[in-house]
Amino acid sequence: MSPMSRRRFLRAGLAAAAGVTGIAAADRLAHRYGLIPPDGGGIYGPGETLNYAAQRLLTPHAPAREFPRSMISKTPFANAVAPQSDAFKHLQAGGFADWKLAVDGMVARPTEFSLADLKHFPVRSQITEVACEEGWSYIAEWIGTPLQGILHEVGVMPQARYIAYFSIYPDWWDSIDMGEAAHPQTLLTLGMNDGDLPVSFGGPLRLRVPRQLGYKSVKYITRLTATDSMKKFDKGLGSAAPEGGYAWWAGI
Ligand SMILES: Nc1nc2c(c(=O)[nH]1)N[C@H]1C(S)=C(S)[C@@H](COP(=O)(O)O)O[C@H]1N2
Ligand SMILES: [Mo]
Repeated sequence: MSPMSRRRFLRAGLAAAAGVTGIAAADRLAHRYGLIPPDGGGIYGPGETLNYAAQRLLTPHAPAREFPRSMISKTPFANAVAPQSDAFKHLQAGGFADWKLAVDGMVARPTEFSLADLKHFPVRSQITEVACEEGWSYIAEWIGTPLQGILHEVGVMPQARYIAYFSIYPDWWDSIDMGEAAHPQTLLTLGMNDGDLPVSFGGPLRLRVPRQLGYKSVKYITRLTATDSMKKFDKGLGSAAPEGGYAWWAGI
């Protein structure tokens, strides 16, 4: 089957299964076609799987909304203070000249990029919203380079299904599937509103995932790992969020 007719087939099947025999049948179909999020089968049960499967089948490329410049928030709200670790303070004192982004896992060429290295990649900007699961949000311009280009540079292997990403804050990490990682709006962000990315907003380096809730946009990124399974990481749920009751797939 061509990818298009396979998608149409799956879409029809999922809809029929959900409508006629209920959510459990749709869940079985999603399992059969590998549309299960890492936290599927957890406390969210089949509903969580269906959200993810439906988005992936119906609107896999749907862009996050972009806003006009006039709608950039005058007083954006930063949710976190700067990391207080000595390691971070030391890097900050050096103007982040020694900040490194390690890219490893299922890649042909594991690489460490400095911020200067990252600035050699194509620059893109987007005016998108950070929406926190707690209800507040703000709009800002984010400037950086699409994650896709970095993944291409290191030669991500075809078996890789997820990109896990880690912060200099040890307890902040998350992951996205390859569709999200390759989406043109998924941006390794170095700048905000025409300046460098302020530390309070995740500077010097933040992964912006604007199609999902704010918690997926992890600040102070130091490492990306390509992997075929999220089972190997921590509790195997794809991020720390599901442990706290939040969904791994947090599409908006
Ligand atoms: N490293 C790190 N990344 C993080 C957080 C954090 O506390 N530490 N908070 C997350 C949450 S819950 C949200 S809603 C957004 C908030 O983004 P802001 O600080 O730019 O408002 O950042 C996300 N990324
Ligand atoms: Mo949040």
